[in-house]
Amino acid sequence: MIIKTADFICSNTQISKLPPAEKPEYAFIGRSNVGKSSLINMLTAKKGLAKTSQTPGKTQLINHFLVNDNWYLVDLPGYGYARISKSKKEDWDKFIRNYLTKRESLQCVMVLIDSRLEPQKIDVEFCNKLGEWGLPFVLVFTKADKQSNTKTDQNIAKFKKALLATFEEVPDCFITSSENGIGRDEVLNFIDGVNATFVKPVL
Ligand SMILES: Nc1nc2c(ncn2[C@@H]2O[C@H](COP(=O)(O)OP(=O)(O)OP(=O)(O)O)[C@@H](O)[C@H]2O)c(=O)[nH]1
Ligand SMILES: [Mg+2]
Repeated sequence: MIIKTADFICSNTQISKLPPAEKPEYAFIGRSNVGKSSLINMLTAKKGLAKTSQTPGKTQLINHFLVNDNWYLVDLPGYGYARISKSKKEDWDKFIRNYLTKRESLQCVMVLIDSRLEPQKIDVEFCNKLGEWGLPFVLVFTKADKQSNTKTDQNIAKFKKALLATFEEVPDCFITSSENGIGRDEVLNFIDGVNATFVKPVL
């Protein structure tokens, strides 16, 4: 897929204020600091489109970016960020859950996992929750530039194994690096393929 345009549309916490659900959309979620916003910038080849930071907890809203006037990338706050108040965390969990379970045009949840780490309980539990909600998802392993391919492959194999405790089959997996562009074509091809099957929801 060739990216011709990528534009910020809006930030929200209320799903009633989101753009009309008439284009396919893909939500990027994962632990705080895993690289969601960086990946969105890498995929669109637009540095600074989504705000990134070395400090976890940067993205705090549901952010819609329109690509090629045809589909949305959605940047979400990270889960598992310890340094926010309990009530704020509950707020985030609530609007993220609301968004994920109610958004009719959501085609796939892109679950970002830090490829440097052994399976983390919070990530496995989040995948299980998506399974319970019946939402399609894929795994996107991030920061692959930070260690050897062998290490990345080992961590992915362990993560798949952890998911097989609850799932019958593992979802599609992508290896990415926002630093050197690894995985960009694969993720965009995947999105292109799903876009082709999109049927506008009856609202
Ligand atoms: N080396 C390397 N660093 C990365 C990569 N992706 C993200 N980073 C760095 O990781 C940090 C966090 O990146 P963000 O994209 O802001 O992470 P996020 O998941 O959006 O974080 P929150 O919005 O806080 O939840 C930044 O310092 C990025 O430069 C990558 O593929 N390789
Ligand atoms: Mg972010």
